[in-house]
Amino acid sequence: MKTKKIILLAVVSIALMITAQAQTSTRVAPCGPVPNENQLRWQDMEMYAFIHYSMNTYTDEEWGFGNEDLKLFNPSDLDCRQWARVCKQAGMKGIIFTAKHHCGFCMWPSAYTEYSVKNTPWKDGKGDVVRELADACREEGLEFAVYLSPWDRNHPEYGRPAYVTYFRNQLRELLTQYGEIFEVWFDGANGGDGWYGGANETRKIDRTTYYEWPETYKMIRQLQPKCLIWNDGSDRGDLRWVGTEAGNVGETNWSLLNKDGEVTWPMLHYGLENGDSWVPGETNTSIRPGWFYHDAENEHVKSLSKLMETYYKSVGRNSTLLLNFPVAPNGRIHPNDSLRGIAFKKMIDEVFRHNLAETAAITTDSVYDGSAVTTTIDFKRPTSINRFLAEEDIRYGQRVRKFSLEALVDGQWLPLKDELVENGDGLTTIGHRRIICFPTVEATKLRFTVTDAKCEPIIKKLGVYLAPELTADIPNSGEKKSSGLHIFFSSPRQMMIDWDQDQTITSFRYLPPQESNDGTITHYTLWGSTDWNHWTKLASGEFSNIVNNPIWQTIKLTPTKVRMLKLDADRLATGNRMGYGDIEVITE
Ligand code: FUL
Repeated sequence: MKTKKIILLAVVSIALMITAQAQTSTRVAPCGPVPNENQLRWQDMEMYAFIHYSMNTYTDEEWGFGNEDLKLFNPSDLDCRQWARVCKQAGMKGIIFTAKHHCGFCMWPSAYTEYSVKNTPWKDGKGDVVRELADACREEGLEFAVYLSPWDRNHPEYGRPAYVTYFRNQLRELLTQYGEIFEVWFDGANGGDGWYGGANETRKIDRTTYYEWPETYKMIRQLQPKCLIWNDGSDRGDLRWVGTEAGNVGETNWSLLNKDGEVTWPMLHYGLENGDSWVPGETNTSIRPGWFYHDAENEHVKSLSKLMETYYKSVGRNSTLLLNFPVAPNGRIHPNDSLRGIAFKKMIDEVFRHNLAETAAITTDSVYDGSAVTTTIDFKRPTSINRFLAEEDIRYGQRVRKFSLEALVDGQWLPLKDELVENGDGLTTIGHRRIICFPTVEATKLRFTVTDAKCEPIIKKLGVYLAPELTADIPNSGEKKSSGLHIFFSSPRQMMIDWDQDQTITSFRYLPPQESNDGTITHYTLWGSTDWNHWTKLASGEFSNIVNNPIWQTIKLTPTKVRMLKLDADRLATGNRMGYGDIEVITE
């Protein structure tokens, strides 16, 4: 019978650690694909920031069309040092900046386009936001990276070969003029309608071939050998998207994918157990609902408990967390976001300050004949605990498939489950770090058993903690919500809203269905009436990025007196019947 053993590298017992390290250096062979040096360094960063700042900041949009007026860009108080300081204090190890978003506006004075900071009133066209931020990051000891949108709604040649050359020229500027770049981010939104130099049309591309990624990758490797490539397109980069912008990866999360072939949603979200390449997941989400700054979202900055949940569901699930801080029109991160970000870091430090395993006695079946191997952590007296942490030494591959946790409470072994998963106990993969949250128990011992692994498990660290109750959560409030809404559907694609009296409305807000994209409205027309007969068109347009980021969408209106509203779903993401998670109408 094959024997399995657990190798416990660096728990608490020095003797154990030395033995295990000696063992690993002489005997441990990798198990399946393993990370390269760049991926290992990146994984240890754990948290880094996104900064979304562009023309959209001045038009109050999420996606610009590509024809926004250059005069709009004139921040009064742009301060990249403030961004870097905030991010650092929020525990971020680096910043990825939107050097160019889908609107095509360049935040650096690119030699290849006129649509950049060089033709704006800001600093009389002499400014360079990429430079200021790269310098600020270095001063704060943060790493720096760039987001360069492949989709460019401004460029006349988008969709044709000439644009690909333009894109590479821009990338070369960014990779050669701003020092070391730790990651390049190539967003997956590709093609659609846009200004395109005045053509004002829809352009479709074949994302599997159009950008000729292999050539571009070669250039990146040559210019910046330490840079990681993020791409959710068909050409596998070094890192993968986790299939959602909500801030969570699957509780089972393999850092593997196949080098070739189609990548499906479950592969993004859970990885691929037997994939042939190491492609770990990066969890990206924003600290507020949108990626760009909107005044209307100042009271919707994520709560501390939501951010902690995001941490557990990303860093605590073998992923990294890429947390977005938008910059406000004045050129600074809004205090609501910075305060929350800093509180977030303080809370992480607080939760993980005392590793209760350090003062406990730890024993492991070092050689185990069978399919499981158990480590017992003996606290010697009843001890309140609610968090468990385990780390594999991923240099040797990701090995653990399944484990169990039991607490000895009043002389009885109680099974523990991850309270952040809905189905099953959630105790599956570990990888770089796995954190399990469970309700507080008074345990004398904790038993951690690996019940299924690809090869003998190599556990680098174990931790047991008592997270404090979150009592200081400040609720988001402030918006005046309408009451007494009567909502009904006059057809599968039309929703009616009726009040009993006239209202002066200033915004209409739509939350898409939260369970799936079925029925999500992507394009809408909103009508208002005071008499059921005469309808005035109040607004029409697109809910940008609603499929990937199913958050509240706000349609701002010039204050209008209405008694009833009609919302047409001009296009749905999928399905034939419009749906909604919630509706809000803001009145004067
Ligand atoms: C998405 C983009 O379309 C959003 O605007 C944002 O930049 C986000 C990070 O990626 O796919």
